[in-house]
Amino acid sequence: MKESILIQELFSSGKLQDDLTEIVNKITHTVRITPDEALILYEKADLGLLGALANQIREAKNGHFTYFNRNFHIEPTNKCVFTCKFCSYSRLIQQSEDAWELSEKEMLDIVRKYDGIPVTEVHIVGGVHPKMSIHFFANLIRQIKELRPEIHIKAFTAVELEYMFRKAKLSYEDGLKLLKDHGMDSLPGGGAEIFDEEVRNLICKDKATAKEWLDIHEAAHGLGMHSNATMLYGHIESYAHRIDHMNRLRELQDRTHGFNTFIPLKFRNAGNEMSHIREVSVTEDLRCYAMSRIFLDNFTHLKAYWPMIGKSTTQLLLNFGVDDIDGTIDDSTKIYAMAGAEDQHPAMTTKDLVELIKGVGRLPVERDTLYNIVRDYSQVEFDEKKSDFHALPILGQ
Ligand code: V47
Ligand code: SF4
Repeated sequence: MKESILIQELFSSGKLQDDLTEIVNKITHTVRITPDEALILYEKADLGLLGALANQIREAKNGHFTYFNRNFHIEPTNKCVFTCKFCSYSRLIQQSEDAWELSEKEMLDIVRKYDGIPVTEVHIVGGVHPKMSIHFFANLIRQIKELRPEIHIKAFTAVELEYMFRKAKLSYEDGLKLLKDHGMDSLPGGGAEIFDEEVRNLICKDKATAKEWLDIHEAAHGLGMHSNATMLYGHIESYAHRIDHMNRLRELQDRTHGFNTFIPLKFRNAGNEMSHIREVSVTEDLRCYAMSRIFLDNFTHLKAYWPMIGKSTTQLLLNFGVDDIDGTIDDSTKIYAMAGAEDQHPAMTTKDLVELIKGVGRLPVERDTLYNIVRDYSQVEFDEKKSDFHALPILGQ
């Protein structure tokens, strides 16, 4: 890997602390660092060094490409049997205020709204509702595929899956196979939170354990399905807990190579039982993403989920290891933007995403869920009159 000027200067000036020199050397020579070394780096390296290392890895793996996809979300319900303390979204099953529960027809109507719109993925995730069984969801998925045979269905966190398999008395393999046979293509990364058992017990004690989360993803990979992985950071966990979390993912990825991308999720403190915890600074966000990029050497992609972390931080993160900024609900969501309700319905058009990426000198590329390139936007510009992109003129022609 080509060393950045900053790293070359650090080496030649002798300013790098002794215990960091060997670790930095390993990273720049693409030698895997151990969890202990990662912790030393995390605790001692400054933001500039972490950023330079992460950016080198990002560019070695993905060049200047920055990926996004066109997707839409279906959230079947926000009623949930679990009581995660950080969750601002769920409502107890009995509670009616602010709670929703979509019928099969309502969910299929959401899919129909996208008729003729070139979305490539539907992301289905929600609370864990005892009435919504594996058979209900299998049926739903089958009908979505009938309406949109080409769409990729990324559905259900391992937490939702563990609950529905347990209720149906199905093994992970059998449950996943049933959903796969009905058209489910991959798993999103939610529900991972922090794997450390002590922390997990304090923030989300009643849902799938770390082992269950990892076993379900391993079983999915075994059936040829890909998945994502997340980490909820910036609450009561320490750097050591983050490294431990990523180490468990790195070990699983070594065995299966089934993860598409890693998504650190910044803990937001509004409207939940952990509101007394202050959110971490943007500097800590940059350090966390950079460390993820450095440690997870067997993950090709690192995603910043912009509705959660914000657009400006997302732009900064494109220099701290991130090569993917998730999706857009695309132009169909203009209606929300026009109503001035972007906070409640976060949406960016393709044009917004392309501008966000080009704004920091990276190359926007639309991908599908499995990172096949759908369209390269690096050589196009937006034509306001036609409301569409057109190819940039090639100089000299
Ligand atoms: O598991 C819940 C997190 C996750 C809060 O796979 C919170 O492509 C911050 O996993 N502050 C669900 N985070 C979302 C998720 C996801 C999102 C986008 C893309 C993908 C993907 C996956 O949201 C939960 C939890 O970790 N979460 N509450 C909160 N207060
Ligand atoms: Fe919220 Fe998901 Fe926990 Fe339910 S399982 S409380 S929806 S984070």
